[in-house]
Amino acid sequence: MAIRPLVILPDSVLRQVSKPVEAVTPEIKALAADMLETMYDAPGIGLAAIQIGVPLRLLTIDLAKPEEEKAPMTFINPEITWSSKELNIHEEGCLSIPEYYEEVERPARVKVRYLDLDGKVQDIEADGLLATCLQHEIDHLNGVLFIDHLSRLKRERVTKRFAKAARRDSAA
Ligand code: K2U
Ligand code: ZN
Repeated sequence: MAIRPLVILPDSVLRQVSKPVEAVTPEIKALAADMLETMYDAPGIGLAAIQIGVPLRLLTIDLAKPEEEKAPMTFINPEITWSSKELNIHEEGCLSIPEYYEEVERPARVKVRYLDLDGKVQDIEADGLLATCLQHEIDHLNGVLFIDHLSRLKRERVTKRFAKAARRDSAA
């Protein structure tokens, strides 16, 4: 296992649409293990493969609190098959947009079909933080960031901030 470098805004890699996983191979299982190790190290509660530069439809989530036993989840080729009309507002952050948090409105409940690490088709219904996190991570697989759900003013302000920081880092 390895902690992998995170892709940070404004890197255009984050805007790629990730491709489906063809088969759950040992390499895919090793990638999921690296994603979990990277996510725990950040720390974060979710991670999409594109955030470590791998354009595959694979994501990991663990909602366990630091003092609780780890509860890792891996979703391969996840698809939202149903969303509730009822909406929910939750503060979101993103490991690819560090130190920036904003409230985002999303469907309160979703049903997701995915492959587990054994290649078995699974269906879950999620609410609360799991619903928010699944939608946030599946957005990543489609090149969408949580700032895309904010006002144009807020999105342009944070994009300018990170573009300026990237220019400063490359000049250093
Ligand atoms: O995609 C990511 O960068 C993972 C996010 C997951 C997340 C999605 C929605 C709402 C909150 C978090 C990171 O874990 S950001 C770090 C974090 C952790 C807990 C709560 C808020 C932010
Ligand atoms: Zn994110």
